[in-house]
Amino acid sequence: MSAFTALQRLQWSALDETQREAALRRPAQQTRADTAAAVSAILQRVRADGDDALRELGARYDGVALDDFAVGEDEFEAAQRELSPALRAAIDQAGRRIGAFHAAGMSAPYAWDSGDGVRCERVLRPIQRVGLYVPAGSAPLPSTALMLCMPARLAGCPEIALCTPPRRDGRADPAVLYAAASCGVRRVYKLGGAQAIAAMAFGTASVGKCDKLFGPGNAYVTEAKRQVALLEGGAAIDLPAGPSEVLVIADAGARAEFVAADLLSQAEHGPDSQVLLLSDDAALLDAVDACIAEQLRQLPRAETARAALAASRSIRVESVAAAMEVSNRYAPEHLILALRDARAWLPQVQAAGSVFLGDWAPEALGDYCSGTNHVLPTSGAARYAGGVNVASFQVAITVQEVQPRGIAAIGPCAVELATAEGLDAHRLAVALRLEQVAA
Ligand code: HSO
Ligand code: ZN
Repeated sequence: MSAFTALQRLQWSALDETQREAALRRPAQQTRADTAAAVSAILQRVRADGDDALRELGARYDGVALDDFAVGEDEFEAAQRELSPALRAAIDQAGRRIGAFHAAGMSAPYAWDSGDGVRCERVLRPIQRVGLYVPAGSAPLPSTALMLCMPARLAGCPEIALCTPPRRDGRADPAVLYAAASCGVRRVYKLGGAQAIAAMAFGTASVGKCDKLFGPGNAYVTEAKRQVALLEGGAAIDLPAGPSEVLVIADAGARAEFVAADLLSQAEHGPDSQVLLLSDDAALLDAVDACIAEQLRQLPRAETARAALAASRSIRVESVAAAMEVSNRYAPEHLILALRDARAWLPQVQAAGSVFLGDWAPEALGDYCSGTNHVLPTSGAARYAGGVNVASFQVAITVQEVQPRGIAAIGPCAVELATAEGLDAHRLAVALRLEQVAA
């Protein structure tokens, strides 16, 4: 691939509506029809043949045929021994902060007397059986294990299964295992791709059926999640996950080398990652281009980053306010506000998965260890959904308790509405009780 010179530069005010839409378009996804057909075949195989299908698909796609997918105690212990003390400490430390932040944001049950003798409540229960997917495609991601295991544990889910692809030697990534175990998750299966999703959605002899599936993955994993979620009685899923993305709004005072590094840390995730840079200062855009070229020379994943940068853009805007409008329209997974008064702009943010304020909050901190979750809405889903959190692992159940004086007070309201809807059994269920109370 040719050397990087500059991001494609656009001037927002010069674009018409069609051009603006094109400027904010996500890179085209893999041909959906083939992916969907291949995934549907895999789901059917696993559903019909269970573990046998998993073995065969594992041999084909992960290059390793395993008799037993479950990670045993000895493998957990080996993982613990193999990791450097420094990495273990970093995983522990990140886990503590992620746990503390997520615990602080848990919703509490509540009760409210909506009338005299009418108590309404909402209680929370953990989803009983959850399935977590931790990818290892381009790199094993122990941080993702923390981001999924920690809130699942805080929610109190009694059965937590985690699937992660095996390495060629048949073992799971030790850092992923250590991260899972540090959260108390020990039911780990060495399964990857669409077959892992199928195993958790349908259950096999060795993998228990799950109620809800979580976690990022490649196009096959994402498509498998989408398909199982559509099946009657199928598992629910967390988010429609797509390729990772970041939008940076930088002003003239931003540090070009920081901005470049932030853009590259997103770009190195995959060739289909997208990065957008918005600024009202042309000199800053030039400086960032130069820094990207410079930093790319030292990056081991430069090829991947270059591919992502080819589909990325820098956009010159008239003002920070205009940049905020563009950002809300794009609804980025990550939004970095490299602005002098970043905090003051936060109220303008309407749609973003996670926001990073100022020069000292790189996305990489949120990816690993500040405490926020990195499983976030992509592909514009931030318009209507937030990232994974403890509530994603819970169901809220409402409760009502009514005294005779309660139904006496609010029953006539129900009778009136039931009559209007022509639902006479409904009317009767209330009217009968009203008669008894009055007697
Ligand atoms: N930026 C990725 C998460 C990640 N980064 C994991 C490093 N490791 C998607 O939000
Ligand atoms: Zn990242």
